[in-house]
Amino acid sequence: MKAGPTVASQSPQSRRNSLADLIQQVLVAPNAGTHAQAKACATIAQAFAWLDQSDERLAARHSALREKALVTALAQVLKVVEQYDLGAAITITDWLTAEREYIAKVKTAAPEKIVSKSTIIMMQGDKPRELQAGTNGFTCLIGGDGTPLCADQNGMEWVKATGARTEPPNKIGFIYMLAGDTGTTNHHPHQRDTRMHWVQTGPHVMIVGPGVREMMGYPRTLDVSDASQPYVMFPGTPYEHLMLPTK
Ligand SMILES: [Cu+2]
Repeated sequence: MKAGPTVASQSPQSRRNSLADLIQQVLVAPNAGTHAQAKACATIAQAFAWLDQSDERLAARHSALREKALVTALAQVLKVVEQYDLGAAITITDWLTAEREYIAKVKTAAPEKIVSKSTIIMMQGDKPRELQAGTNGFTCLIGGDGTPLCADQNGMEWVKATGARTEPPNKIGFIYMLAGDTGTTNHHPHQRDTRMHWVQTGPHVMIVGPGVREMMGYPRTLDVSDASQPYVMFPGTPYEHLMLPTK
């Protein structure tokens, strides 16, 4: 395992936060609940407490000494993580980096004022893990195809139905995709592999739900002639929705 250059380059405060995060992550790791994991959690918590303690004890001393103590504590934690093979293939550095990068990418999906108050979720296996608790009713995530999005409550139900290949509920939802998407087959969301009727759209917002069918005056062709203007995606399927480019 690499000894985390990302972690080492962080400030002591953010490293401490990282460790707190790590304990959280170990608790929800795919093999959570095993004896080894419980033991590792205890050891990590111990190292964490020790880190806090030495931090305080050494606070008045030379900063290099303090730095050394922090690095030693971190090394202990890394050793424990490695020893118990926590999260299987995922290393602590990968965890921390992946999460930071995930949030940075999610932030490109919607205006800052929306994302900052949104729930942010990240899929871990098939379970969503909440990285940020929200208050504005929006949920932000990166979809399976790598597209970051922020959806309101109905929009989220639509996203879930599309993922689960079930009928979307009869509700109108709204979704931001201001970073654009990675492209899709316009005849059906679940036949991406065919690469037929391919369309890639830049920054846009979407209105979703069966009711969108009643919105008239938008192109409904399988082959989209201009994806920089409004069009209907997946026309004629339960997943049809209105694409509204914003740039
Ligand atoms: Cu979209």
